[in-house]
Amino acid sequence: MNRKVALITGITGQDGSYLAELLLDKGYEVHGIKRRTSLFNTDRIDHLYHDPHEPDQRLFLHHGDLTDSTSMLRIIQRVEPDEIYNLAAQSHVAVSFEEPEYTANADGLGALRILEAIRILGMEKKTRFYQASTSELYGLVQEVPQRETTPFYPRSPYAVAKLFAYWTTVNYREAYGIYACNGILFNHESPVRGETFVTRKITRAIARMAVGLQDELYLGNLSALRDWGHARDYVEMQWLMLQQQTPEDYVIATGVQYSVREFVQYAAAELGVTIRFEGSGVDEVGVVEKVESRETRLMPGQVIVRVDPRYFRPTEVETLLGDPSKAHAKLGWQPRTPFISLVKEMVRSDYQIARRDALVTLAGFTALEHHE
Ligand code: NDP
Ligand code: GDR
Repeated sequence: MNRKVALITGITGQDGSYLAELLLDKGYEVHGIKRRTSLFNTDRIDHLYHDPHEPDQRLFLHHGDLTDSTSMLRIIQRVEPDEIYNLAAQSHVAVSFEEPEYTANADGLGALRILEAIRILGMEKKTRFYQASTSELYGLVQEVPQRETTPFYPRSPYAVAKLFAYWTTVNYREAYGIYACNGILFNHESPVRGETFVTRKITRAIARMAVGLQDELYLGNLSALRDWGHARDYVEMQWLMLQQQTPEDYVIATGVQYSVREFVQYAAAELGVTIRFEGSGVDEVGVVEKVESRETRLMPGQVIVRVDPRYFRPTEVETLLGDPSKAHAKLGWQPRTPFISLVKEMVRSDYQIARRDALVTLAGFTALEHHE
């Protein structure tokens, strides 16, 4: 039997790396699109990549960019994928307020460029398409919990761009019969989550504070509520959605919600630290109440979390809570990783990194002192 061929845009990102691993495990030939950057940006997939001169290569990388339709057309023509997973995006909501035009181009028109390439190349019947849609589409929520039928109300240039991509995917499915699906994914995290998203920012800071590399953590809206799952569980659904008889859109979520404030408390608890929040508004602080572990240098009474309004967004999405019952009923999917295990895995991974960084810093200083 012929091996299935998948093309992943955004393979160097969090989801791309988990999905590439999953598809390679399933025996796929996997092609990924990477951007030319001034620094190496393949850290997350380096463990999957082999020297191209070795036999039995199954992972291939191509230079391309979602904002460059000729590169997308050329790669799709050359790879002839059975499945395309469009995961690439300027994915940071706050950054989208700073770079709205670029975000619209990559996140909105990017999906259109791929779907047009499928059409231009006459691959409507061959190539299945997955679009990385998002719970940010719900923005100012109209219904709790949010499901596939909940009306959208985007609250950022990112969400508006993703709304365009969502409807373009639906339209190309209806107009040209392309097997195209939207996965409406709620926040999902992992140890390789980008360091400026709030969960990773928190776990990284808690770990660095524990080893004495950082004193404080500045956050924005502590009351924001999110439905956080594990990226590893969610990429499985991305694949499942493309294996059905008919293409449909699905909400992927855990159905459980926590605040940013609670995330801080759970993360600190993993290293034996109890955090108490006091004060309100921009004066709210997170204070160490109790320390019950020798893994951290933090001391009771220390203020370790402060609010910096710089991280507030012009329009905020205050609360998101998904209802994944359609994915469960139709595809038998349910999230495997409970919130507490997700937090634990992220803190433990960042703690290892912080300990290594602390050692390097210490050794560096020692070496410098020796030379002076
Ligand atoms: P990341 O930010 O970790 O990864 C984004 C990927 O897109 C990177 O590989 C990046 O490449 C690539 N990329 C960015 N701009 C372009 C461009 N112009 N052309 C080609 N590639 C580009 O995101 P995640 O893995 O977390 O998310 C994957 C997708 O799912 C995104 O579309 C995101 O918007 C969406 N999503 C994510 C959710 C989450 O909670 N993680 C929830 C719902 C949706 P480089 O490495 O060069 O920067
Ligand atoms: P989000 O994720 O905007 O939901 O988008 P993020 O982790 O950036 O923010 C979640 C919530 O935390 C609040 N917050 C902070 N956020 C960041 N980044 N930094 C802070 O210091 C901070 N303090 C508080 C935010 O205001 C927000 O309410 C993610 C991305 O992965 C999108 O690509 C994806 O579509 C959605 O999840 C679902």
